[in-house]
Amino acid sequence: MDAPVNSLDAFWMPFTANRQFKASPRLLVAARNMHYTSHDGRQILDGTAGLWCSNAGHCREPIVRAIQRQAQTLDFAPTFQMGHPLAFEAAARVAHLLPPGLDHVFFTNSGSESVDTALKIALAYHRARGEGQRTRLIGRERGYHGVGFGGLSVGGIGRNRAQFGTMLPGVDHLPHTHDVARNAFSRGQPAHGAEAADALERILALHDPATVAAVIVEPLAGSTGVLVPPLGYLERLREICTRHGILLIFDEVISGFGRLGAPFAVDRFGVVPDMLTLAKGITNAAVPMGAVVASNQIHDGLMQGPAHAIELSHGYTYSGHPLACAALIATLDLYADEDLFARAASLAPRFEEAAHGLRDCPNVIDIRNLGLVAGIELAPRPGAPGTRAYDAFVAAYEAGILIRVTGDIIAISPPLIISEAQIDELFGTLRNVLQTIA
Ligand code: PXG
Repeated sequence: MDAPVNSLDAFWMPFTANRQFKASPRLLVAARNMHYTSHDGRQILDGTAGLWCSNAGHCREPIVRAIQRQAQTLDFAPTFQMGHPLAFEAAARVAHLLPPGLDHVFFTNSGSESVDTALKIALAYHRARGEGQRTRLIGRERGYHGVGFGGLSVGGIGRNRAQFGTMLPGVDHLPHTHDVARNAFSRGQPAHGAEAADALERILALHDPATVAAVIVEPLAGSTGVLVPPLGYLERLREICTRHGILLIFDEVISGFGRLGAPFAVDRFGVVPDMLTLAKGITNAAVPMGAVVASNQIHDGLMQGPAHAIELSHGYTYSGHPLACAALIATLDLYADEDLFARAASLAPRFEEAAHGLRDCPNVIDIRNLGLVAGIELAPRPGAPGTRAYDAFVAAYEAGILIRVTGDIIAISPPLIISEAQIDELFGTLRNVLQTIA
């Protein structure tokens, strides 16, 4: 019997309404630069850089060539007690993009693995310096840190957690910063809400600060629907963590690699954490890869004990995979050659104008933006939350643009190579779509 290659049954799709999708599938068969090609031969303008990851656009030649060359030269090499040159070069290139003092890079294969790795490094670091009682981890409501048990535990999206039991013990959450009543239609960082960081002091008082290992936040929360940090908020978190000897981790899986009009949120907001988690744009999504960047203090604190001892019992078969390293180096070269982080900054005002131009569309209750990311929040239909934005997503796809929705929030995050005309096309099409959605 022939293999049932035309069946959609076997692929259990991630974060998808499988039955609904398979009844009416949307398949992408090719991509180039700003566009996908759909299975029915249409060009779809990519308003989401895939899933916030193809920051230089799709199928870029230098990255494709680098991967092809590497696949022919060294397909795989272990990085446990062995090495290959590209992994060292790739790590040095990532560290070079970050402020001095953040000089050590641990490779993973995804954002989820990066988050779990960073949390484990935080625990191991405190233990190595004789503060093994620091075991608590603090995340934030509405945070998304991937789907491993660590990331899920510090994550704050109830719907993602509900199916999976009790998760890690000893975790607490900061309140989220979303405040439509005071900040609706803010451009850039909202004025109100820095005081939400003071909740950290209350949480610390409850648990004893000396038991807390790390605080992890997305500097700009993406997945939950684009929450831009209020002015002064991240600075306050940094100050409180420093005062109590607690590590601050920025999850820059989305905010990194130019999305905010700067290399990283670290640069955009001028706040430096002790660790960063990265993925997505690190290889322009051409090969799966993630990374944790750690401060010298953390790294050096773990380089203890006899020289023959493994300092951190952690790693993945594919940490520093040759194909991913080749893609990473070619991606960082391309970002630099085309000055894409600065390009994102220079396009940001036009993008902001276009996004806020949707303010008068039906059911729009908030629009917020920073760099090349925007969130457009719709009022939920009574008794049917999420359906209004989902209908907009399907109608947008049919109209030739790819957008992303979460709940009743539309997120726009195009590749940084988008042109001004394409910004107008993206938001112009979205305007037409929103006008047809009841
Ligand atoms: N941290 C952050 C901040 C993320 O946004 C992850 C960790 C996990 O990465 P991996 O590579 O394990 O998926 C993410 C992922 C969306 C969407 O539509 C966002 C993500 C993934 C898929 C969809 O907003 N972010």
